[in-house]
Amino acid sequence: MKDELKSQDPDVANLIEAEMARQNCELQMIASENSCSEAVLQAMGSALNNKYAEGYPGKRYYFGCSVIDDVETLAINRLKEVFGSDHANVQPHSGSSANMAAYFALCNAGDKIIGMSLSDGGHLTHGLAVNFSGILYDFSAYGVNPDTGYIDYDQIRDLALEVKPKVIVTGASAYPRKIDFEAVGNIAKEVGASHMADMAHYAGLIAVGLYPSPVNFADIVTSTAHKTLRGPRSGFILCKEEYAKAVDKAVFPGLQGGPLEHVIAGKAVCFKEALGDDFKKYQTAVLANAQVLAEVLLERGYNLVSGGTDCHLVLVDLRDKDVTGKAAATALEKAGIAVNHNTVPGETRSPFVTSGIRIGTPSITTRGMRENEMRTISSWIADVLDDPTNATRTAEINNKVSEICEAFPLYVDGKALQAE
Ligand code: DSN
Repeated sequence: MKDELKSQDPDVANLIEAEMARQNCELQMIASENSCSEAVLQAMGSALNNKYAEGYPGKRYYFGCSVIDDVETLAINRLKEVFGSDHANVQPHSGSSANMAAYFALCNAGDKIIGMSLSDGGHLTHGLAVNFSGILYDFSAYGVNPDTGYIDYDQIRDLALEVKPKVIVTGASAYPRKIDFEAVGNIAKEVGASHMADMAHYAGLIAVGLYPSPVNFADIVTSTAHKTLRGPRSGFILCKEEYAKAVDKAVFPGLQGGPLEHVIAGKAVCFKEALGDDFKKYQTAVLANAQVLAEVLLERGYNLVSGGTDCHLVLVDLRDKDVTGKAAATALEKAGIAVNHNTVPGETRSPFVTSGIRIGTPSITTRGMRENEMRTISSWIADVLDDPTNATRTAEINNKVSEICEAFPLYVDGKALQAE
């Protein structure tokens, strides 16, 4: 297959190889990224791509779906087992479309919703004015306590009592602490709202019980499969039985046409991996690495939002340093360490510049790096941040990054590797 691509379209083949080389030779520390297994990649690159299957298993609008039905049913059953959910929909193409379907299932355009503000760690689909969520719905935002960096549950309750929303959204893309889904579920009950939890960032940790699960405390749970869960780039939805019909209808025919069954097969593989014994060891190592990263950065005088982490990511607040988030991320990229610049609570700079960086451990943990390596890498990160315009030092660190990447390969002979 690979040879076929090389001979048919060397331009594309070369670009794929170049990206594999980039991922191999750099430290991928963007908190929302991971490196899925060869098995997941193979499932996605299969002939299942060729099949139209609008509808759901046993109820399709196209014929020839007997095998596809088995693929999708397998993914659904495994997913329900991973998270202990009543109902699962594996068709959303992404986290964003999963969230859109959840809103469709729970309320109508123009209804009031509350969610976490993007600058405090939320997500653009949780009500940003320029996103469909902020355009279609009447969102109000809650945030974190500016002194502690922790979510302020009293503020959520006060806002909910004032706004009387149809839906309360939990979940975040840059919140390093545990989210109390039960507390928000209780607030939702108190004000007669539904509770939608977007667990995308934390899904892998939740799958093995290392982070609180929203499943029993939210009416609908949305997620992606490719972050800590380490599967194919895509989304899915879990819900209580009473929302099953509304969720399925919202995904198809509400939002999407034919499901991507090759990606659904990749999800099935990912869910099997998540049910395996090694997955808990992997997630435990992700957390241990994040703890080391936080410790070293604190020792080196960097401020972390909330003072640390309970998950796979840290959010570095650079406001007391002479560097913006963008300049810091640019310097780290030159050193071979990919992170993203990120807003911090109380942000005053534009989202293109920002005052923070977000750093995550899922991908480097996948390639087998553990606490010793993490300690070393964390000190390189601090070295770069201490003097981001020092090109000589950045180049020296880049050389060391190349060496460690060579010792812990992601891809060998074009094949994805994966440590437990
Ligand atoms: N863009 C993702 C992230 O980086 O967190 C969320 O969808």
